[in-house]
Amino acid sequence: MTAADRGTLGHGYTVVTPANHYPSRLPEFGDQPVVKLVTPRLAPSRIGQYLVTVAPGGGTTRRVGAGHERFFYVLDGSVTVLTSAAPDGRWSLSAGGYTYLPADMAYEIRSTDGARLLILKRVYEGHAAHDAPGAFSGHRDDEPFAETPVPGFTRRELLPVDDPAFDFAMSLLRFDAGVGLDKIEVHDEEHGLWMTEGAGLYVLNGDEHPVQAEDFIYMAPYCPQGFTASDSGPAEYLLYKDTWRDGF
Ligand code: UGY
Ligand code: MN
Repeated sequence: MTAADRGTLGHGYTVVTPANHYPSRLPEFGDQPVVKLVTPRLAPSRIGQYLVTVAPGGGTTRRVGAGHERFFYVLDGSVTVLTSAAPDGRWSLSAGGYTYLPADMAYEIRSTDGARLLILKRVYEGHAAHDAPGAFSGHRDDEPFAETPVPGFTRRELLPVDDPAFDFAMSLLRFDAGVGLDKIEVHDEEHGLWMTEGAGLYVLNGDEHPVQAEDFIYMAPYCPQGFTASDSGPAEYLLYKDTWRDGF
């Protein structure tokens, strides 16, 4: 088995490991490599999720227009997000920093020393009872992780999960060694998952997949899913989940 063999296209899910990455490009990033971890080409995904390696002195080639809502999360390095919503027109993000931009918000990315950036992009699904949310920025360390009913499993919500104006959540889920989800979940929402730390076993539609830091998983609606962190140390992932909507 080679390193690339863990990459899988299963029924209702994919596993993409670093050894599987095949960089492509997007016009707004010019020649800087973009790994398209998932896009709507993979039905039924309604998200694009991208790993972008921003070159030192690089960033977007121009102001990127509106049309989609976006979420940026800095894995390493640092970037500046230039947008009219930010105080003084800019948010400076170091590793663990993030920004949400609504669909009508244009932006530019700049980086002095380079960065690796996870970007989530989707069409905003509005709701008649709620105005679209505004821009939002923060850092993973701004608040402590909260306890869950499962001892050794904590989570940190990066966006306001109690506000139905948002049509998705971004959460960091953290597990002590040997700890996992307390059930095999089957739910209507889809997931894009990036392993930020550690390793463990993901059960996806009944198939067992060892996963580790820097792996990506797409889970379609109703994909049965379970996770247990390895015994060797804590594990953590950044999880996208579409929320507050029902797909009509
Ligand atoms: O919130 C969730 O759906 C989460 N528990 N799912 C997951 O970690 N795969
Ligand atoms: Mn889930």
